[in-house]
Amino acid sequence: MSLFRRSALMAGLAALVGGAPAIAQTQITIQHALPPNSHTGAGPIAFKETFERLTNNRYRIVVQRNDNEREMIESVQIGTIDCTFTSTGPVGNFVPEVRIFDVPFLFRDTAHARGVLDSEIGQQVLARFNARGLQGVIWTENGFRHLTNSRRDVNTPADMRGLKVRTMENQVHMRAFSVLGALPTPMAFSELVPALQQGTVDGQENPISVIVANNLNQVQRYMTLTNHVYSPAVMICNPSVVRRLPAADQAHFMAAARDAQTANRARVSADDASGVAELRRRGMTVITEVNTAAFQDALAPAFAEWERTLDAATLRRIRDWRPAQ
Ligand code: EAX
Repeated sequence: MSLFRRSALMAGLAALVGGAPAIAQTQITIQHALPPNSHTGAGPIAFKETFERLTNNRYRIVVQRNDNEREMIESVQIGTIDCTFTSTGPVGNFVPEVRIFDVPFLFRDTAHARGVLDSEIGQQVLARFNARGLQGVIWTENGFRHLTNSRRDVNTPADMRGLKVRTMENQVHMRAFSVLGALPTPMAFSELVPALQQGTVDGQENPISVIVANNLNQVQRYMTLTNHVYSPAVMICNPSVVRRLPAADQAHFMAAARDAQTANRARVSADDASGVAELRRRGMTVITEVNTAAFQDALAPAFAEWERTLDAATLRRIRDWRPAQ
């Protein structure tokens, strides 16, 4: 609140000195990973634009970058920052129910993933955040993830044997990579580029938008469009942030969150459409024809485990989901 007091004080001084109106602005700080000009930056930037406009600048949204998503969630929980837009990478360690959306090959395509997240199924999982001292505001996305590495073309699961692959700090993903025969090495995104440069890991997996925005082509030569898992993202706030807003501003808050979702998804779609050509232009070898069934078959033991350890009924509801006619 010291920042709040300072801006109110400065506005007061400005009023005394220059006659400007003393507007007491409340500051809301939002952190996200990746550069501002990325699908991840697009969400908070759209949120700021809409919320400040709808509230006539009674609030000031401060957007900051932090490539350690676990740290951002912890900061939101403690209240040292107000909100974060994060991939679900580390979120399951805080809200275990979220892990269900991290299962490989669960979503057929983007429309399926967005549809489920916007449905009652997605709302029910957002409602679980509160028990963990967090507020799940809205689902955004990171996109379908693909494998890159510095060693060889990966055409089949057998080609992954022994590859050291950085994963997010995500139990479901780590299990998938070890069942596929790779050596999963979890770490924060902020550690990824040095780990690739130093050869601590051979490969990593991320959506096209992340690979393009972070120039991972500079440290990775080979890419395979594995589409092995959809990577959701989510806007999370400290519960007090929304609770202390007057009802009208809460409605503006949600309208801004929906604009953030729209901006983020539009950017992912655009990056997916242009990204392969761009990464080839930057010198990557990109394998686009992938025998998806071979990867799914290789994951059979992990699928059997998740049927037991995750909520099997919800997994079935997700798989059975169809768009409304
Ligand atoms: O949220 O950690 C990751 O690989 C994430 O996909 C990335 O930071 C974007």
